[in-house]
Amino acid sequence: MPKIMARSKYKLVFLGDESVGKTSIITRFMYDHFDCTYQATIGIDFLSKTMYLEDRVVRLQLWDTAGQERFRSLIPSYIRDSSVAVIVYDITNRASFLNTTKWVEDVRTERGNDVVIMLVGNKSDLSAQRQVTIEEGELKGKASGVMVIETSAKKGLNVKKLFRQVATNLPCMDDSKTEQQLTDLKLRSSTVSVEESSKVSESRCPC
Ligand SMILES: Nc1nc2c(ncn2[C@@H]2O[C@H](COP(=O)(O)OP(=O)(O)OP(=O)(O)O)[C@@H](O)[C@H]2O)c(=O)[nH]1
Ligand SMILES: [Mg+2]
Repeated sequence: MPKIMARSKYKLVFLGDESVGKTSIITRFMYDHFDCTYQATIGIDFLSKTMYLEDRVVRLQLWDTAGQERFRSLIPSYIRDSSVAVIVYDITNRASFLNTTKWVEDVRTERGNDVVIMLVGNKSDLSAQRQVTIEEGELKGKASGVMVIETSAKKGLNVKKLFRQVATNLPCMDDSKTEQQLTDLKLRSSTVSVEESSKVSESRCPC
């Protein structure tokens, strides 16, 4: 089990080869939107999100790294600072899956066991072009001691579940804070349900 220090905000770093869908997963989660055109991340992008779980509130800081080689030197300092590493591969690109071994090693080198690692096989909507089976992903997860999930940023499949699983694996600050957060949560609960029910889970992208 990872030993994570309880914090008021948790940093999540998104890692993986270029074009695997890191930015698309974050965009789906933040805005429920998907863009078919590829715009490579330059350097590092930063976003904040507050998640309202059933029993507590979790504040997340998302660091979206660039997969392109020329930005690699920037990444270790973001790994060093993060409680969570989301390592993404593309299920239609075997090399991106094989390279996750190196990403996991990089995270372990910087953080040891003090980190939650989630291995994400993205683009599950492209099953006809699949180069990595679900079983291979699960085996790698077991061998590396990390959680595994397949997602489709395009269709919105498992994206919320990915963040929920990560958030529920993070420790609460302390019990008194949790009580306060529960009160806040009750006050906000009607707004949350309206927002959630108005969201469209399927992509409307024509591509
Ligand atoms: N079919 C399909 N395409 C996807 C999916 N997720 C991302 N893409 C496409 O894959 C391409 C790359 O997506 P990005 O999210 O920019 O990839 P990235 O990992 O952020 O790439 P870098 O910023 O270069 O590291 C884009 O054309 C996306 O539209 C998915 O779930 N399904
Ligand atoms: Mg990107």
